[in-house]
Amino acid sequence: MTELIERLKSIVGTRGWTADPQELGPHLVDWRGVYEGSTPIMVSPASTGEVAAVVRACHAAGASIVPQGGNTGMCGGAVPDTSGDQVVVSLARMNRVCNVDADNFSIEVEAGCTLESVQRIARQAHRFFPLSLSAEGTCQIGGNIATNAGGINVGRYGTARALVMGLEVVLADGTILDTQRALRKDTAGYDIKQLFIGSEGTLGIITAATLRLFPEPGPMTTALLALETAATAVAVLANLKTRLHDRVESFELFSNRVAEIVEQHIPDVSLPFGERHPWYVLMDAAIGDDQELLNDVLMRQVETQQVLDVVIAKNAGEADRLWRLRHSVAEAERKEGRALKHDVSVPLSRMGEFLERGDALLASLRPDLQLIAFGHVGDGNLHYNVVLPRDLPEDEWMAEGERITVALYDLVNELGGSFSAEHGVGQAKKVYLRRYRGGAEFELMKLLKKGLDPANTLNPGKIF
Ligand code: FAD
Ligand code: 2HG
Ligand code: ZN
Repeated sequence: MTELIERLKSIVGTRGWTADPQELGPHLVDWRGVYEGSTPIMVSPASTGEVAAVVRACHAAGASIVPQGGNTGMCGGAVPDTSGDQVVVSLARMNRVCNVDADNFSIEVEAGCTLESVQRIARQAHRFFPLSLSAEGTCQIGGNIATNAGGINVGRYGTARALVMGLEVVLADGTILDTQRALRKDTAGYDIKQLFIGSEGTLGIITAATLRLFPEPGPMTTALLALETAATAVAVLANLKTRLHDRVESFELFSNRVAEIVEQHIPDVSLPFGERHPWYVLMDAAIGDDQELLNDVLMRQVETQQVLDVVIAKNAGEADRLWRLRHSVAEAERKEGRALKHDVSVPLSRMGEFLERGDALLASLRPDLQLIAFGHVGDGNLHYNVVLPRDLPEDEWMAEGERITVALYDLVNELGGSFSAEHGVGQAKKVYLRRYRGGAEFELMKLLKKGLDPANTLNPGKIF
């Protein structure tokens, strides 16, 4: 190991590594504070050549590598294990924008660019990069692609996968794979880049990406709707999509309990309604100056009592305040304390059934559970998080957590859904991958891992 460490230091130079415990601290524990590991060294290469040299050195020494982006992942995928032998490779210094091709509606960036910076550079070229999520100031585009991130604009633009045109990836033996083609159509053989999207650093290190851009959607109208039941949200969305000619950009559901937690833990956020309601939807519509149309559709829904109340933001400041509430949910929930995270999806047509049966299931499992439900209901994806009584002893907490999670995932599976809609598998959900994606699908995943990383040095212990 000592020899490898000296070799790594010489590859990345003095500014490209740290072994200082204080500097390493935040890189060794995940955002939720659930997984903590250790490492002899974290290297931060400044170029693809340096990443390849680092990987070659580790490969030759048989040492494992943990790629790390912004370390905002929810499943412990970006932190090393406790062996003290895994080398952390941070992409943070690879944050250059290589090319913005406004005519081709594409942008080429290094993997360590934050998501927010990619959005900003696109805006400066009068283009729009639609991937958006609450951690966008910190997470990196490489991490977004490695987790196939979703966020708040998926219904209209798709997940990270739909936005990738090309990738540059360093493979397990240090080979540089270049699929950086800015093409919308390309049927030349297998689409190899797809393998690395959502592979959570287990098949290669993404060093650069070519991404799709869109025309700017124009002025946005933000509205907060109050609803009696969560299931109503699906019907309201279908109506809005039809009446607004598919110009609904985002459609986020959260319960009154979620709003209470945010109001309790985050300063200066509150609901704008005079009275409380069971559920809320925060939405953006790209309707330009046609605001009357939205008013009309929403008022009709209030008249028919599908929607209980509506607040439409009068200006950008009001819209920002409403979105601050939604974007603070994960942070507020973290402050509230430990929760069972269930990032699930079902077909939209079965969302109502899921909500009804999910609630009944939780009540039958334990009457003292607290549900924290919110998320991207328009994509069929909810964060159906559950809080157990705080005074449970640790072993009971773990056993009950497992019982509740499995019962819930069984329901999701029965409805044709997924136990991991947008956060990936990492360390947290490995057992469920085997359970719900067993058989040919799981065997093929293992075959791909074996083929691309036969020595199992790329992020071992994650996904499998
Ligand atoms: P990291 O956490 O650093 O890494 C995640 C995984 O990708 C790890 O397995 C790591 O090894 C691998 N990886 C990272 N970079 C690379 C690379 N360059 N090459 C190969 N592998 C790599 N996710 C959503 O999908 N939708 C949301 O709405 C959403 N909201 C969030 C809100 C908050 C407040 C937080 C904290 C997280 C949220 N997430 C969300 C989860 C997380 O932000 C995303 O998964 C994000 O895409 C992770 O990016 P990152 O750079 O932080 O990756
Ligand atoms: C979000 O949508 C994120 O805010 C986080 O995906 C979800 O904290 C969560 O459970
Ligand atoms: Zn989410």
